[in-house]
Amino acid sequence: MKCKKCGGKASVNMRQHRMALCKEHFIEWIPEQTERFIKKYNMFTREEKVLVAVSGGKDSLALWDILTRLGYKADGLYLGLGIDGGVNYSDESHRLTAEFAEKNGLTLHTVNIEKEYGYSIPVLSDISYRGHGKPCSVCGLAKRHEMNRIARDLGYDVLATGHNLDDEAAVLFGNTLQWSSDYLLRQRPVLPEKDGLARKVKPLCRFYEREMTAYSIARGIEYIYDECPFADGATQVFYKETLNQLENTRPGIKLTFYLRFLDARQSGNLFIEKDAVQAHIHPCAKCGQPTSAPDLCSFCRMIEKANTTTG
Ligand code: Q46
Ligand code: ZN
Ligand code: ZN
Repeated sequence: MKCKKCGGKASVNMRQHRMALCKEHFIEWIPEQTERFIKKYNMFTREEKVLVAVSGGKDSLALWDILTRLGYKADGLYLGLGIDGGVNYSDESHRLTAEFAEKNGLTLHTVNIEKEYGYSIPVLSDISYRGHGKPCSVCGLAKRHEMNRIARDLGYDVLATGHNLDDEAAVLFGNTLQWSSDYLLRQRPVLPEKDGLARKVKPLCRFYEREMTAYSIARGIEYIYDECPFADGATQVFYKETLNQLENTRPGIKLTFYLRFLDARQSGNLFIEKDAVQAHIHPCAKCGQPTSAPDLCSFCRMIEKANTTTG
């Protein structure tokens, strides 16, 4: 297979674009495309301050690398979740993230949930009513809360996450199967700032996961190969596998599924009426973040409950 740009030996074949590229052209093509998506979806400008949520995985480190190469002002935020799982997942992912930042002369903010609130994610999950033995729901809530808090406190305009097409297509697939209109309406590459919450963007949402792996390897980015030990068996993994089976027989189906959804959403053809009654949003009495709950936001309520349980 030959590189479409130079005719040399191709190293990445993108069947969905009927295009193969050599390593050099591939690592140029990825930032060019990212720039195109940033502009197309009005994600942010070069004047704005971007906070990239970095986990030590390939996608978030690749995103940080790409934005830096493109000349954006992008700092990193690493959230220490206190997840061990036998591989010291959190320690290792923090080490790789910090190394990446140092090597590239970038600013990294690190927030350790246990130091900040007294509980690691697995402990919080055990003592709270959420999660049913799986910490992902507690973890997601804590991550969203902390990302918003740090972005607000440190004055960032926008929060960027490394979600790729496989992530987005799997979420879309799940929400479609359940016909979760609320979630479908909220799924987009850019969530505008609202009620004091920072704008959220996903600049990698049109890249396949395998492309992000290829990019990270080609750029020599050292990332954590192990998944979080709790990711195993998650429904999202099952949806990803199902979509991969479809993709094998119909190359490009994943991308088409996601892009057609965005088109339909854009042109108002989703057949979902927005709920006329918007929930009443007000600031949480403790942390000040917007919430529709009566007094405290879900995160602060969870911490209070943990404090009373552990006495
Ligand atoms: S980090 Fe947290 Fe994920 Fe691990 S506990 Fe679940 S949500 S799987 S992206
Ligand atoms: Zn080439
Ligand atoms: Zn709160």
